[in-house]
Amino acid sequence: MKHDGWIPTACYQCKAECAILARVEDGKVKEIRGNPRGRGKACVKGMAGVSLQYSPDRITRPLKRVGERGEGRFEPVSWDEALDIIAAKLNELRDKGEAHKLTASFFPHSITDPKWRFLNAYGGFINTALPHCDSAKIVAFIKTMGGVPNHHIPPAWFTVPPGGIMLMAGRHAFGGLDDAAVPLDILEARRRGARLVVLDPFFSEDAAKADWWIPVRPSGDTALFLGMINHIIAREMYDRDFVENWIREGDFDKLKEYVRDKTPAAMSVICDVPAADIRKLAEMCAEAPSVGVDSFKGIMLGQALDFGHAWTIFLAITGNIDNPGGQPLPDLTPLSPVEPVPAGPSLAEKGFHVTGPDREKFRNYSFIMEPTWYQAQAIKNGGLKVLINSEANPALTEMGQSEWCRAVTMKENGAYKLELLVSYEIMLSETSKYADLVLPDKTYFERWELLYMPWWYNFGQGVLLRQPVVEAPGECRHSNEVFIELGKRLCPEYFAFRDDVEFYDIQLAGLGLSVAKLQDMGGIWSPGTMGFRKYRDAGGFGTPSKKIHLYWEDLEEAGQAMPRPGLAPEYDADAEAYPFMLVSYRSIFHQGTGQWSHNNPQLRDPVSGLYENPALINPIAAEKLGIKDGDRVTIASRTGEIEATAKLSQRIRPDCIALHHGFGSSIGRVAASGSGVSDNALIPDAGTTLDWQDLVGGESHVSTRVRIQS
Ligand SMILES: Nc1nc2c(c(=O)[nH]1)N[C@H]1C(S)=C(S)[C@@H](COP(=O)(O)OP(=O)(O)OC[C@H]3O[C@@H](n4cnc5c(=O)[nH]c(N)nc54)[C@H](O)[C@@H]3O)O[C@H]1N2
Ligand SMILES: Nc1nc2c(c(=O)[nH]1)N[C@H]1C(S)=C(S)[C@@H](COP(=O)(O)OP(=O)(O)OC[C@H]3O[C@@H](n4cnc5c(=O)[nH]c(N)nc54)[C@H](O)[C@@H]3O)O[C@H]1N2
Ligand code: SF4
Ligand SMILES: [Mo]
Repeated sequence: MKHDGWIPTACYQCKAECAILARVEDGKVKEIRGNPRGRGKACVKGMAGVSLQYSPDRITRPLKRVGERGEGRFEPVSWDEALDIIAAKLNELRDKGEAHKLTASFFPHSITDPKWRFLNAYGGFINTALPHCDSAKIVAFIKTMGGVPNHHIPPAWFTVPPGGIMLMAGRHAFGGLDDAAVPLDILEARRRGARLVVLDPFFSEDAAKADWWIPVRPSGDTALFLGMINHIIAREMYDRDFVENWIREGDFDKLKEYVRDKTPAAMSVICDVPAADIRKLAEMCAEAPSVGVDSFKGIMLGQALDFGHAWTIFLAITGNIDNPGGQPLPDLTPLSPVEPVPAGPSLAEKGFHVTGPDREKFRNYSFIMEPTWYQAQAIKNGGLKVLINSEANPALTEMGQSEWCRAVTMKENGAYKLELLVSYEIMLSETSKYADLVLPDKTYFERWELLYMPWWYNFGQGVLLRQPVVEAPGECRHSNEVFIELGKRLCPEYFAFRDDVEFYDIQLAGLGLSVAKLQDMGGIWSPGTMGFRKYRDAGGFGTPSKKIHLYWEDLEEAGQAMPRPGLAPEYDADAEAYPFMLVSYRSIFHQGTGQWSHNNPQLRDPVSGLYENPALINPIAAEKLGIKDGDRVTIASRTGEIEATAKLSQRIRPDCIALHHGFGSSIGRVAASGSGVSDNALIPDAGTTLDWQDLVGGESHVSTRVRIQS
């Protein structure tokens, strides 16, 4: 343990994991700041981490369920008993040849995480929030550029040249942070003469700072991009040098032919953006020295991969790949493998999405991991028997959260179909209410972690050390320590190292480093440069042809060799009965649905934080329905209903209703006193609407039809 003073470590009040400094006095965290050796910023959540650390809602002992799942009644148990229960169940599963029916759901901070090793060695699967955010982007980038998965890599805004364009296509960078420095980097780029363009049905903080806000129809982004691609090609404004040298032969001609009828006028009808604006934006982008595109919510149910595809084509023909201000490609850091390296089970053969009766449905899918949204179905199908959940809250974050809660309580012959549900938490959550065992985790101020994420915003920053700055209370143990212990019990040949620190030391040896050395260096190792146009020196891209693949022949049969311009499939369903589209957006005050920020009194303060989740309704729509500001309204979808306070606002298109994503938690002192509704209560369970499901499992965050009942 370090002594008092400013100690470098990594924030985890949200998934950006910024480099921070924690001021420790008398063994207590007192203050947080951004670490100038990283990007140097900490956001409001990061600074409020002190309140999380000393929350009276922390759990400090392992708990075992008494009563039924969902009742939330527990009694304390010893760690020995808890680990014996888990190990016995996992042994039983493996003896039956069903190790693949274990899934651990967690946020994949880093490829150095020992949880992955345990799952590969034992034979279970990892399941993460990835399909929610940007699996479509990852798959699109792999298919087009052969690149390593670059999750959460927005363009490096700190490299945008004067005149460059920063295009947010369903990205709320000022609220949904990828690094606390992102908003400032964007504003500084603007000060240098770059321009910010925001495509969003909602007038976000980004839109408020933008040079141009384009209130696109929800899920119209693919059509808008195809319209721009058509115009850039028709006007011969594409990057001729990049197209001739770096795009696979024949692909550009196929693209030209395909987009011939995708004119701005034709695409305008779909995306509800005037054709003149599509042309203007296309010309601006073609003439600019750089264009960086960022998106999460351009990616959604039924056509996520189409958008990802149109996005990569747009970047390629405008020459914006791995250039300053354009789309960076990550550079891998040479860490050492920990020998022996376990192989892991085959997702295509044993994954829970293909072990049940829905196997045929997934034939054309390109999953990179199990989709969380399919958990409920997998439990019903018998493909998922043990679920270990940490740093995720599927009882609230899942599309159709009620379906998840139903599935985990479903019984057969008197026993739960999901045989064991474990929840690692720092506070009791909506998900842990259903767990058989709740295990008290250490917070990010109390544990070791080696963060290596080539997909980071600041990916020039190679590895970042999270180190304990204070003691953990009670019997808290970090989930990684527990996974290592389970590994030693169940698959010892892969867990011959002493503990987490030695595990990280082995990996750091590849860089000539160790945890201790990294500590001495201030916790950060960085190559010091990001490097641009690396494909030139590398002899091309990672695709089989070494060139960019605009045409995806493997998806010919699925009708997606080229991006389809349509709206999300649900757009046309029940349009009369449910005239509004639900749009959800994040807030800088909260991360996801979690107990961590929704129980933080600083972040939940009605004046300086965010207390409520009102439904934003455009005054034009409200007048037609006779709704006044402050009225209580019921919002209903085909699958759920919520009650919220109406807030009349021009910030949202008249055909949409906007809600914050993440509310709805009622467990914990602050959350229970606040009011909040969860957008996911309205969104249908993606696992049961497979026909609308995208090839990569991009989800319906933004394509649910709703109506308002006053
Ligand atoms: N403070 C905070 N930061 C976070 C998170 C958090 O919960 N809180 N979560 C982290 C995670 S896991 C992620 S994935 C990212 C998410 O980051 P974002 O996806 O950027 O965040 P959101 O605010 O959910 O949605 C972005 C915007 O998309 C708009 N939108 C909705 N539908 C459409 C559409 O069809 N087209 C277009 N063009 N726009 C649309 C919404 O109005 C919203 O303004 O943020 C990360 N950072
Ligand atoms: N409608 C709608 N649904 C969405 C989205 C949306 O935009 N709209 N966004 C989707 C996206 S992009 C994502 S990534 C998912 C995210 O969904 P999840 O991955 O489920 O993440 P969170 O909701 O942030 O929940 C994180 C949980 O981890 C707990 N936690 C915090 N710190 C620690 C810790 O140190 N240890 C342990 N063990 N637990 C900790 C928190 O208390 C919380 O319960 O949600 C998805 N769901
Ligand atoms: S964006 Fe804020 S909450 Fe998230 S890791 Fe960075 S400082 Fe922490
Ligand atoms: Mo996400």
